[in-house]
Amino acid sequence: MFAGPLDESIIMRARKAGLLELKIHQLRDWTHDRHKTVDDRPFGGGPGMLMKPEPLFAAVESLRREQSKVILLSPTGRKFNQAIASELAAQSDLLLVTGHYEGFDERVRESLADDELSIGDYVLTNGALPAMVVIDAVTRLLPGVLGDDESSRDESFSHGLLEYPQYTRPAVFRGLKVPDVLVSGNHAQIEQWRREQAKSRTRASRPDLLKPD
Ligand code: 4FV
Repeated sequence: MFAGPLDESIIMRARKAGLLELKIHQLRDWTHDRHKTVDDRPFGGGPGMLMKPEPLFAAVESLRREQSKVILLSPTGRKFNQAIASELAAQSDLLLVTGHYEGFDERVRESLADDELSIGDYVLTNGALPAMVVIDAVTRLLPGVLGDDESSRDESFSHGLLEYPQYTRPAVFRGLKVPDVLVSGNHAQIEQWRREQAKSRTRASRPDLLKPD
């Protein structure tokens, strides 16, 4: 599942530039039985299978370094957002553990992980996509990854607000005009308009993002 999304565009450019080193490990390499078993049935019954603690502890303990931050991807984690992406971009070494089947043996959560992240309140088939989401959001915040014209400065959530509306040519499309202030050249007015738009848009569709004034 990792082949593709992480081999393209900005992520691949960051890897080629040595700004990001990505290693994907086969958990079964830390099993010792003929079937390379990484899952088993839940105690107390119930549907599906769970990830066994032994392979995960063995894998993490052999890969973990002094500065590693071990992060579980699971729906029970704290909700991933731009602030957490900035937090992780300041780290030097992330060890992302993707969930599979019905999830992890609880001892993985209790005794192995430093943190647990969820990318949203829905259940996915496995933790690969959440891991890719985190890798993408964090990588673009690494110094030198985004060129000047791709800056992460003013985008959504960078100031805790949704991004202001943006337009490009033509100035009139099917009778729909670009707001005059944006073609006025008056940068003070343009900045003020953008601040107001970001606030009103956030108030309208994401009031939860607005801190009480
Ligand atoms: C998930 C999420 C997620 C749960 C069972 C993988 C699945 C399966 N991970 N944010 N939402 N994981 O749905 O991080 O093991």
